[in-house]
Amino acid sequence: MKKLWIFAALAVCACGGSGKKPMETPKDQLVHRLFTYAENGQIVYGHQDDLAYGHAWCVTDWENDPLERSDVKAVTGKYPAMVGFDLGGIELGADANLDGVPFGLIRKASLKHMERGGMVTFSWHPRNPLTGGDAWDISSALVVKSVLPGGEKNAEFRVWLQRAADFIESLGDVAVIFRPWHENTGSWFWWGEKLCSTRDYQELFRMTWLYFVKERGLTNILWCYSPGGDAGPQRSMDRYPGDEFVDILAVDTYEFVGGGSVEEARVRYQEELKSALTFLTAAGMEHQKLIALSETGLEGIPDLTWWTRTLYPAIKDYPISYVLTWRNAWDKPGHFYAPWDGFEGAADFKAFSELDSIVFLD
Ligand code: BMA
Repeated sequence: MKKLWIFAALAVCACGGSGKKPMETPKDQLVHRLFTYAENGQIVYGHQDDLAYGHAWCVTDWENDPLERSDVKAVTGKYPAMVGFDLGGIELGADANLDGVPFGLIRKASLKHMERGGMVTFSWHPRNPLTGGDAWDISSALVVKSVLPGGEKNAEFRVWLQRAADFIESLGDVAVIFRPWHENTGSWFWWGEKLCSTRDYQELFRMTWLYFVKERGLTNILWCYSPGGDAGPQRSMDRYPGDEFVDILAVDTYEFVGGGSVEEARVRYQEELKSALTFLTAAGMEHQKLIALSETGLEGIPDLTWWTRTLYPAIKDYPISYVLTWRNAWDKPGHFYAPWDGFEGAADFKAFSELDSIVFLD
């Protein structure tokens, strides 16, 4: 089974049958790198916003800051191998994203992280182009329709795409992962399941891809499609935009304790995760794509052995290329998904970082 994955990776790099050594693009290299980890049973660890801020600290003077601080590094001695950033707000031409992180900082941190040997992934929580609200404004089910060709917001939305593409282009000749229109099987974003038809969702994804790749020539992006982990194969793949538009098949799945116990939450999460990753593994094989756990975590990590007893056992048997835990908000003390220096569950995270099969940046 795994062999096929390697063939898929090599197929991406092969161009022409002349026997001449093909030129590897940055995208080929990143695809190959991620396939190789998966093939070797290794999983890359990623953390959202890692170099921009952490629990109770924040980079302020980013232009002069060496961007060496990281909650993950403070605990493990190593940077996460992947860092995620969000482009929400770029569409308006704003200086900073929806969480107040300057785009200049995001650019500098992304380049620095890649220079150090790391990888970068971008999510995008754009505003609601029809109502003027945020990404979570689900007051209208006409939003996706309105941005598609022929829709009243199409022209405006193309400017939004242009600004997002400008940002990615400004990084230069490097490959990054881009994961737009995520968690589309839920109905909490304006592009969610109950807010648009299957066809319109697919058109939105394809239109984004077509603009970036065909109109702008941005060919170094790995496109990630990431429905919610609880949706199951049918609903997840129903809205799949198609093989041409996707490089990584992923899911977002969180653990929630709610009113119950941590033990119960662990069992629920592990069951959900394993069933999502079983489906994802099969889908990855079928479509010859990389697979990933693009967002996960337990807010505030009340389970002090979450990394080695909850997350690791649930992911270790699946060929996912990476797992990314969400952000450690500097201004919301309980909103963190990775340990920080002084957090009582830090030792377990350090043990996780020392596992041979989990990739950090040494
Ligand atoms: C959510 C929360 C929000 C944040 C958003 C985008 O999951 O972390 O506070 O604004 O992601 O980063």
